[in-house]
Amino acid sequence: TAGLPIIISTWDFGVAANQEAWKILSKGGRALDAIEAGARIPEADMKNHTVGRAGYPDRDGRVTLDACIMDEFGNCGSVAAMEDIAHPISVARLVMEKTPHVMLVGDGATQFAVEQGLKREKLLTPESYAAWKKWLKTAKYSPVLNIENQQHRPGSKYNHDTIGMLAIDAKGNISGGCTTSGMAFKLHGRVGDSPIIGAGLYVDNEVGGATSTGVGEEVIRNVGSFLVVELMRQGYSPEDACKEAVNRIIKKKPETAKQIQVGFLAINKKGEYGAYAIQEGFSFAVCDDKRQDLLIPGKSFY
Ligand code: SD4
Repeated sequence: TAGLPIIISTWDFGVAANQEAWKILSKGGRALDAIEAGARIPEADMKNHTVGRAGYPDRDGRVTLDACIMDEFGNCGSVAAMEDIAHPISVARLVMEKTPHVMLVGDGATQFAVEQGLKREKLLTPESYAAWKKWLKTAKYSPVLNIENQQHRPGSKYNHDTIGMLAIDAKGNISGGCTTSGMAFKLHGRVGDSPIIGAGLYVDNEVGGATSTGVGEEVIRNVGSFLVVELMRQGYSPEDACKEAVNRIIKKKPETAKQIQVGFLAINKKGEYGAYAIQEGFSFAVCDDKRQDLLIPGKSFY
């Protein structure tokens, strides 16, 4: 348990994102603003190949980004498979605030972002291009997504991916955001859980919020983040709710679950938080008035 305001984020790189968000939260700012500002940090990080600008491309060499955002009123916005715009979290917010819609995809999302004044630019970096060329030499598209699992081995330099963020501001209002380049070398057009409200992210200001990371297909199948929030509504602690959601994935597809990583992170209205993952190696970052750089290893089934 922590005091309010508070922000929590997936993976080690959540620490830097939280610190940026904290600049807003600590001054009494709105959770939604903190989420957007925080998520833009890994999106801009050139060393981060799983979120934003330097994200690994799909198997056709195209960088396609997914993100969503949700506020305390149940407003939400999302972009999926969007190319050529470096900050999908901001486009998701613009979809939420400037359109009657929730979700824009592909060219339509890019077109909308440009109309809103965002810069159209090529996102594929030399490092990402080189990684894609290397992958092409042996490219076998496997729906088991072993690449992803390797990214989660403890100590691996790829031990981080999608950033999911949940914040409660000083007024007690909850918002969340999620942004990713998705599975490295995915099929062109593939969309994961991250931009899908209820799967990669869900916020209910009466109850709490949840977000997910890992193999999105299994999260979508179980409407994971909505499930976590509904379990908290029924009285589960954040950690127990995340554990039950992971358990559903394992129960439904036990053989698949052995091969993949999925992690959930949740916070309830009181500011209590928790996380659970299928595999070892998951971590999350917490920031409140006591600690701005706390990193906690996630618990796992295996
Ligand atoms: C997805 N959940 O696209 C995202 C990416 C991720 O580990 O978190 N990968 O499925």
